[in-house]
Amino acid sequence: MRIGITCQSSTGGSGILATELGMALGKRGHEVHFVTTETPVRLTRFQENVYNHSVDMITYPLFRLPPYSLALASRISEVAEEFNIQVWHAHYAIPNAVAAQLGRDMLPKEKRFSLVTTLHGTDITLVGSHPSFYRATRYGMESSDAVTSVSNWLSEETEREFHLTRPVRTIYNFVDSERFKPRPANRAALAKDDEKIVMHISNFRPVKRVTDVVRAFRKMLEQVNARLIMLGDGPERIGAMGVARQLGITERITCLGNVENVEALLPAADLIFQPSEHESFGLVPLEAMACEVPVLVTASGGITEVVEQGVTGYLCEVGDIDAMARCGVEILSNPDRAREMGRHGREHAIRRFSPELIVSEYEALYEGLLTSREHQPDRS
Ligand code: GMT
Repeated sequence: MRIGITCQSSTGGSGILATELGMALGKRGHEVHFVTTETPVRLTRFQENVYNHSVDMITYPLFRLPPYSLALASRISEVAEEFNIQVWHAHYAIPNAVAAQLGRDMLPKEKRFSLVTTLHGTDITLVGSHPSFYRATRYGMESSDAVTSVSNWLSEETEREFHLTRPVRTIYNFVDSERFKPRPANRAALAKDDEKIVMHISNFRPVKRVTDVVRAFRKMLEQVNARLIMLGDGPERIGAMGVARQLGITERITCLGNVENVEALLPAADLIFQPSEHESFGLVPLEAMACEVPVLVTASGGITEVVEQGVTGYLCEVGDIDAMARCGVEILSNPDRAREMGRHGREHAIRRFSPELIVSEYEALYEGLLTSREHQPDRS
């Protein structure tokens, strides 16, 4: 098949998933064309069958904000026409689904692709449900030939919030367990020999509740000797470090900023700690599980479909710092239990969230759309 993909190119789970999907489809022999603002973070190396087209933008003083979505729609339309794209896959509803629909409308009828939109979470829960985007988000979904979401929780939230005329189908995210696996990591570069490593990875947005990471870590320190490694960057980092200063634990925290090869650092962690307000899926905990690292998360959103309570890690109530600290200490001070959780985590990741399984689900979805199109050639 010839497939187009649009996604966010900044660091973030939706762009990562879309990129991994595109690369996996390319390996299966499909021709994949990305259209994005910048090269997506995990698409920096050449791979056969995978192409990246960036969106050209002019800046003109008349525009206070450049109309990026229109440039995106134009580029999607051009690429779709030039490469005879059959299926366009928009990841993250705003603006990608709407731009793809507009790009499709610009094409002659016989060149129009089938449109799949995958919802990743904040495109529904925070951005899409905001009054300024609600109608556009709903329109993007209703115009798509299929809408998928990354967890049952998000599918239900979407149906409840947007009253769509067709059901949203859940297709879980996946992890490459060859890339994310236990491997000898350079622990010495991250922590002292006698320190346990607690790791947090995110885009440091408010939904990630990074100050809860710092507060709960402070309590863990009462019982274990540990270091907190923070990967990623974003608006909440400065505030979180301010809290760390007030609590007098800055020397126990290392901020590494954005790191491209997360798979090289993750296996060094003794615990991954993500106390988010909600996660629609939780790609970081899944990658940690594939590396045999136990996870500590909040029981909020689709992450409850990924992490098994007491088996692959612990789920605590949002904001319950004491419970998080207790669960963290339990994992950090019981190496046998931690190893067992890690093993279960990897098994679970491979059994339920492998690329073989999930990429095949997307492939079947695309094929189904193309087949039904053959039977209704004048549909668009
Ligand atoms: O976290 C965000 O702000 C947006 C988005 C992203 O691009 O990273 O994250 C969402 O998509 C990921 C991939 O499907 C999910 O693993 C994350 O759980 C989800 N984030 C939230 O729901 C907060």
